[in-house]
Amino acid sequence: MSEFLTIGEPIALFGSEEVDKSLKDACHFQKFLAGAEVNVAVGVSRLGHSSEYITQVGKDPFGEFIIDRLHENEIGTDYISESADFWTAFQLKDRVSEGDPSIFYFRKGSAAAHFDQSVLDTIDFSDVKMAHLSGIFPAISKEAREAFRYLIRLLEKNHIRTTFDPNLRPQLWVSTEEMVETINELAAHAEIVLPGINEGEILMGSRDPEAIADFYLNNGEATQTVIVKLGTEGAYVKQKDGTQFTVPGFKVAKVVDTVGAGDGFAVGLITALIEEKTLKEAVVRANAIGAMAVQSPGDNDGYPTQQELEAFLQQQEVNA
Ligand code: KDG
Repeated sequence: MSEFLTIGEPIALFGSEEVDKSLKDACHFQKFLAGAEVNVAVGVSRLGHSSEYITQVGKDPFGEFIIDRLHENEIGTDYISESADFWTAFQLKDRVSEGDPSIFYFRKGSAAAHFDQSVLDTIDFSDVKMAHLSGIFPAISKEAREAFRYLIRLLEKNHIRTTFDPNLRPQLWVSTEEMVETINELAAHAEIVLPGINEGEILMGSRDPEAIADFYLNNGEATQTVIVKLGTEGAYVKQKDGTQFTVPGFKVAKVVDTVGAGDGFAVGLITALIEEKTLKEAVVRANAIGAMAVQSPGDNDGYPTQQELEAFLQQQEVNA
């Protein structure tokens, strides 16, 4: 079994190649593998750690494309089922010269939304050191949410360290109230909670990083550490024992696409913790991969190998 596992909805992403053209008008697109949790698996694997991705795809060209990309990235596919009845999700993303791109999803009723949780009983947890969960999978359907809760129970039973990124997608929820209540309930089961500062405001009503951290540290027994992502400002960390610190972000020469930065952050944190680095070192790496991610057009194609990561960190020291 692998050192890392995650569950999510994989998406075939068509990224526009035409800067500042609306999705309606754009004609030239490049195809990428996307999906928040699969992004994390790609990054973890690129840094040399074995990873396993749990999902369901459709028996269609997008499903085949996703499986091929997972194999290329050496991500385990043992717990991926294929459905002949439902399609694999896809999405369109525009290319903007400034700010966040707009995204249009084709995912309702997808194969992943019809995930059959019986596959979870076949998981071998013996070598798993960390698992990553996000608020997207439980938002896509009732079946996915139930499976997600069942996976949490299995992770708890097997004492697996867990990170949780709220990854708010309001369009997938019935109401904001339902989203906030469910995300906060699920976050309480994770050892490390990773809200973005804007998400914190929606989830608990404050933009104060310490107040956000305190909310999650008091919210759940399992939560030992909260890392609030501050965008270009870096990240604020608080732990149950009261330890707190801020790790500044890295300067980025040119932002090409902001999507995938948060998942890159998780990659840095998780891989450093698997390698038994200190929490501070892990957050430095998380910030670094977040900064590297925004310099490429796809979600995960900017994630580094160990060599590229070292070169980036060295270059930053030279520039400092
Ligand atoms: O974090 C990146 C994701 O936003 C993207 O890959 C697609 O999973 C996705 C989603 O739901 O937005």
